[in-house]
Amino acid sequence: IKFNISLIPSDSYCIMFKSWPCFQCFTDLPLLKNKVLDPIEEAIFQNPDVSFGGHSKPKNCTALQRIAIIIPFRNRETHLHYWLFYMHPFLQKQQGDYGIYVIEQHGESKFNRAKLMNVGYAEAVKDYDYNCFIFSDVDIIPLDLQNLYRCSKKPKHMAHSLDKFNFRLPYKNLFGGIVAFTKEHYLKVNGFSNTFWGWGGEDDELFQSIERASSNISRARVFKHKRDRGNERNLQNVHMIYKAKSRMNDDGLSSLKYTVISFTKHRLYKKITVDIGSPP
Ligand code: UDH
Repeated sequence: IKFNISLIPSDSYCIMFKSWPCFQCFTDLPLLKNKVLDPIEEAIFQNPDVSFGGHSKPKNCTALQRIAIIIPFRNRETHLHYWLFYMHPFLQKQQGDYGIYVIEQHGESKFNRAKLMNVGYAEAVKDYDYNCFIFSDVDIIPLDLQNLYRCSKKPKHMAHSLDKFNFRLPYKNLFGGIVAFTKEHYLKVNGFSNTFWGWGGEDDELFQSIERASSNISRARVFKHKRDRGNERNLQNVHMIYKAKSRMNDDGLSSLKYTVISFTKHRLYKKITVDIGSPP
């Protein structure tokens, strides 16, 4: 797939600082060691400029990229609270014009992360004129403020240097965790596949035609967790990756079907709970 570079907006209106320091406080703050501490109240208190429902934009400049941050979600409240606590200040320091969308899978059937991301795209475009979509797991936070939450000339892998893999890429084709697509890119690839149920593969199948931020900037921390019930590894997903090209046009945004169960505006995010069905 070839992406058209001229379609990429730049952020020339908002001044981007060239030499941000590593966002040290991220490495100093307590993470999930102290489970008594719930950071959501603190996050609300510290982010008065975020509108109800989780949208924020810089006051003194116009950001040319309008960013929807989409989080696939089920039963990870604690991680979400930590994520909000870290990420709202991070995104505001980067002068982002952004909205946070938590897309929750309703029911008990196998988790389908990629389909939830497609739902996030489909719902976010109804809300605001977003032109950049960043899909983020709820348990990953970047460790360096220079890792810009912006779209780029190609779909961008933003967190390939994870602490849990010793800051190394575990395998070449990895494309997951945090990825950024312009609207044009996402439409061009027809979104993610809807047919990856259970853990593994769904994002890796788009690894061709991507770019990666330099590995020191894209260092990220993953909150520790056990494999979730309903998201067990699905070995069939590995075989599906090889058929990605033949499926791409028919399986994705163009074939997306879901039912919205509820929309809830929270103080720092918008949650959309959806029924996305179950595997055949
Ligand atoms: N998730 C939930 N609830 C679940 C399962 C998954 O909210 O029950 C979401 C959540 O945002 C999570 C994401 O899906 O962060 C990914 O699931 P995971 O945390 O189990 O994945 P893992 O940390 O792998 O094991 C992350 C990426 C590394 C390899 C990517 C290969 N494509």
